[in-house]
Amino acid sequence: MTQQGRARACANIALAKYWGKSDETLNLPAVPSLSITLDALVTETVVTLDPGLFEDEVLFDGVVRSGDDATRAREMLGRIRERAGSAVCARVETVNHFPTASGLASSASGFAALAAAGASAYGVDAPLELLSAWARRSSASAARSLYGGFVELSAGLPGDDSLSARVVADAHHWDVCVVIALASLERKKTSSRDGMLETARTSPFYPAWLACAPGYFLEVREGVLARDLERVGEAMEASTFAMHASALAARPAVRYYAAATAVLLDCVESLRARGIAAYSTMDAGPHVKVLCMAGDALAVRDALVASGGAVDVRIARPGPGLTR
Ligand code: 2P0
Repeated sequence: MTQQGRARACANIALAKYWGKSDETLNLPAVPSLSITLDALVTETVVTLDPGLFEDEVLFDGVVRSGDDATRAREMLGRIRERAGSAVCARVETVNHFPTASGLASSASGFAALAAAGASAYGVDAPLELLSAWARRSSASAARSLYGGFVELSAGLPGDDSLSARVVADAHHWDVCVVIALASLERKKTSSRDGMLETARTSPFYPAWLACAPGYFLEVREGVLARDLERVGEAMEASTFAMHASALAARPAVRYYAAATAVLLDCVESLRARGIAAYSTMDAGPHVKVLCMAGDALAVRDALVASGGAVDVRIARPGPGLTR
């Protein structure tokens, strides 16, 4: 009998950002974060045990991968094998259903789906908290993608490998959208992991980021629970710009902005000046994601398209957690 596991998980966008680690070995975040899981960005993963393999084989969208992504996938499978008491290698097939071939991070949905599909394939009966902790070890934002709706991940205490994310409010709690404007189709030059390590190592603004991030997180959390878009939006923008400011002050600078990024940020400001409540956030890349009420999403999308700063614009809604 083929031993196979499959899972689907959605990517997420942080409203309060994670940037920096309290424990590099266990990949624990230095600050708390809160995200929305997004229905439009889905990863599907199938893990198949194969006694004929001498090493785990990792395929993304049908193409065999080597390098960092494959190494991290093998490390995850190694942890699951240890739990299962198995020495059999596996084939990992991952397909990303993302708006375009490039630009948006798939590691969150990818490692969330891999943790679940891997556990099923190896017959490990792991609760969601354990899958979330495994996903976190591979990519901290992935811990949040096991859950749907609005999800938080606390800062980690060094040495605590049990840290997992938890739900703040489900996907139906609040009728908001995230409008995703891709500023470019180029691959980013600096990964999140390298960017945050460089920031921590060399940026004089990193201690300031560590000092202000928990306050922004609390504001975002309270605003989400109160369904207060202005409160969430203002704190989210503060979290975003403080994170990017800390990265920009690294030596050499960790800069994710592109020229088109500024065009899109201006567009969101002018939407607000016209009375549409829309707020910007950015991750470790040039793209701008705009939080707004669902009823304003089409107007926001049309404005971002008209600005000329985007190569692609998509609307995402709060999405579900893991499905198997
Ligand atoms: C976040 N980002 O909270 C932040 C905001 C990007 C900017 O989590 O080193 O892939 O694998 O734990 O989770 C992206 O970084 O980093 C990220 P690792 P990860 O969503």
